[in-house]
Amino acid sequence: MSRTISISPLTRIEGHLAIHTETEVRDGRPCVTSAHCEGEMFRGIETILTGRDPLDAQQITQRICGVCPISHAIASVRAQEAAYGIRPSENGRLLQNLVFAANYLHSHILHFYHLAALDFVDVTAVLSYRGSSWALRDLQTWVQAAIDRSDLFPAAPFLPRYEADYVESPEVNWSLLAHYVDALDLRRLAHEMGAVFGAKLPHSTAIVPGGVTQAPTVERILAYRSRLRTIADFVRDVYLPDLVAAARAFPAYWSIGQGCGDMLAYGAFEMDDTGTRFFPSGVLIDGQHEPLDVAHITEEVLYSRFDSGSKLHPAHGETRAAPHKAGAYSWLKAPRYKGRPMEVGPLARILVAYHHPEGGAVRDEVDRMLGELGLEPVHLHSVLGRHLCRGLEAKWLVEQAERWLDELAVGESPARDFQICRQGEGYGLTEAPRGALGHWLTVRDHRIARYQCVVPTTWNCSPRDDAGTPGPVEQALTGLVLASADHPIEPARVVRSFDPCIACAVH
Ligand code: NFE
Ligand code: MG
Repeated sequence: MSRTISISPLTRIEGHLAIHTETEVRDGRPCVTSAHCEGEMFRGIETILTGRDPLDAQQITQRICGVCPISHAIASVRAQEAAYGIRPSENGRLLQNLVFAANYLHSHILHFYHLAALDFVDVTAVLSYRGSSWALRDLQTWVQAAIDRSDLFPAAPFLPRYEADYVESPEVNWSLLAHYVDALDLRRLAHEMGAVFGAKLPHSTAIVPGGVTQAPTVERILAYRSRLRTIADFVRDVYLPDLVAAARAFPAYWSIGQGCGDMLAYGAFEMDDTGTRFFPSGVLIDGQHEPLDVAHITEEVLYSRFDSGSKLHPAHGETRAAPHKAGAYSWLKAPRYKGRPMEVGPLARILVAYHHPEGGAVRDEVDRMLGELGLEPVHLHSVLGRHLCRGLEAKWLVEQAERWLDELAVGESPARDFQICRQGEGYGLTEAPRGALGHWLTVRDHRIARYQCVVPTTWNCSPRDDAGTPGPVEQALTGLVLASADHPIEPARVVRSFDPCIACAVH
């Protein structure tokens, strides 16, 4: 007998996502035979931008999201720089990287502790805690009150929850819950660090085409570095060990949650003026590495709530909402590369770097980590693989940010002069924490004539394309076996491993 199991809305993500799975009972357990991801709202930022001053773009597109705003600022200023014919100054490049790195660290820590951890950690274990941590004692009071007065005082985000196979060890649960509370402070610190050169966070006022408006003074470098060192200690001593502890408790999740298998990365964090990036660009199709060719990017809309043209390249993209379109089930378009769905995000970035001809250092570090865990590269295509890749990126970024600080030239300009063109076109590609992000801009008479964003979660949570091929998350859910139809924790774990942001995806 088949049954639809829906999670609507899926909580502990950003934005409004519904997951619908068709299941059949096999060997006594529900098994997912097909899945649909539904983005449930329309934003219209691309439409809002039309007719405005191009310099508004990096401000307005940051409002797409409070979690990854710096990615939108970077994509936007790259698109403008291409249209205006400039490149960032040397300081400008480094300062943009530093603000961006702060936003990445904030986002990865947020995702592991505050969005995903409660899929694995047993929050009720705090009730048996008898130690002296004020954070755990506070949490204990909160959880107990939620249980005693569940009608009056639901303790979101802790309870109610799906009852499932959470971590059994009380000590591991206590430790992860204490770090859940600590991570709130770390996120504040990451935002402070980004604001040193970004002027304010989450939405930076300082990022402009050609650099930033905040000069690199000795005081600011010290302010950034002192926070970076605290975050680096947390990543090394807390975040990575917690990832490993959670992974050891759930070994099956190294084999659960494989997506479409093909990977796309635009690359991010310019290392010089030639386009070399700290995270390299590239594509993996059927396991083969290819250089990125943006001509192959299109967006399809047969199953999306738009009546604009399908299979358009974003330079010619259109956004015309059609809320009542027959057959459509999502406000996300379906981005495709060579007509294929592509997974984007930390796993895609690391696999693209791993298979890159110059990826030796990444291969060595990933192989060493997998070896310590007794795993093979194929295990990265999984729920835990995505979490591990986020942790590795955080480690590499705290190390690299130290070097970018060292390269800043005090007393030299943090940006480059530019003039808004009368007519022009450009696109900006980067990697948001959740994956490949592109902005495409057309300027006519000094105004924005067209603005199109193709966003990471639009790739990952895309609906079916015109050929009926499901998106990467839809594919990752298919075949999943559930322990209980009433407590579908397994689909939640798979979807959250992609760290979806539907606010971004529908923009
Ligand atoms: Ni709203 Fe975002 C990131 C972007 S995901 S979080 O990272 O762009 O679609
Ligand atoms: Mg778009």
